Formats: sequence, C-alpha cells, structure tokens
Amino acid sequence: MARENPNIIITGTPGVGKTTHAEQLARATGFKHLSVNQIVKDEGFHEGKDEETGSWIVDEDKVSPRPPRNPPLASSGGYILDWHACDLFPERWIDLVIVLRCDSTTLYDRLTARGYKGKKLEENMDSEIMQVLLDEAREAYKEEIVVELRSETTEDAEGIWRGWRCG
Ligand code: DAT
Repeated sequence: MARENPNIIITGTPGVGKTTHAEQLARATGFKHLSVNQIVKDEGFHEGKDEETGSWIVDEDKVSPRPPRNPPLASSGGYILDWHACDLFPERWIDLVIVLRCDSTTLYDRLTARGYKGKKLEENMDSEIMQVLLDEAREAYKEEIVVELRSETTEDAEGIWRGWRCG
C-alpha cells in the first residue's frame, strides 16, 4: 500500500546543515524530524566514544530496527530522517534522499567552530571533498530519488523549503 506521505532522508557530512534543513523542512511540511544522532545518544545505542575522535561509536545492530520501532515510518510516512549515513534505512521505506553539500572553506569554519580538530576534522573534511555520502546514497537508493543540494548560505537553508508542500 502506498504511503500517505513521503519519508525523506537528509544526509551529508557532519556540519553541512542536516539539522538546519531538517528543522526547516519539518516546519514547512509538519513532518516529524528524527535525528538518529539524538536517538543514539538518548537511548544509549552506542559503545561509548572513540577516544581519538570523541565521536559516538554507534551500535548499528541496536539502532537499525529502531527508527521504525515507530511503525508509521513504514506505513503512513511523513518522517525526515537526519543522519550522516543512509545505510540504516531500507530502500522500501524511503521516497527521497537529500544529500547536502558544502564548500571546504565554509565546512572547515563550521567544524572548527564546533570544536572539531585533528583527525576528526581531517576525516570529515576528506569525506566531504571525496563526496563519500553522495556516493553512498547513490549506491543505496535509486538514482532518481537522490538529490544533491548546496547548503552554504542562509538562503540555501531557508529559501528552498519555503512554501514546500507534499502531495
Ligand atoms: P549538521 O546537522 O549537518 O551537522 P547543522 O545543521 O548543525 O549541521 O549546521 C552546522 C552549522 O552550520 C550550524 O551552525 C548552522 C550552520 N549552517 C548549516 N547550514 C547552513 C546554511 N545553509 N547557511 C548558513 N549556515 C548554515
């Protein structure tokens, strides 16, 4: 049976603007913003923090069936899934994948402002330059549902979702 509303993944390297866009889109549509990072932290679906990078080591076995613990995700839809990877979500649940992209200078400034340095900063910068998340999304989902969007200016984040409606 078709879903009433689409499920939308917003993905990209940390700092590209997933939270910012997901919040704007949730406001415009009334869809529910599900931040996987938040779920991992709140529910303890991790194996502690990586000493070197300070990032949560996600326990994917625990987290993977969890977002849809919420059965409406698969049936009625209307979820905005915000996560810096998209391999958690089976293709059949997903209608649109937005991969946010950002130029290096802007991303560097955002990540350093967030306190990223050393290996963590380097790895994330490399990941964006090598378009790792875009390639992952293209591998995991049908090409026609994967959209690449710039997220450098406030206009990029706000303008695009103003007046955006589904259905
Ligand atoms: P993410 O959730 O991908 O880690 P974020 O939404 O927390 O990223 O954004 C990181 C920082 O960059 C935050 O201070 C907001 C800012 N930002 C993100 N997208 C932006 C945009 N398109 N224009 C201006 N600032 C933006």
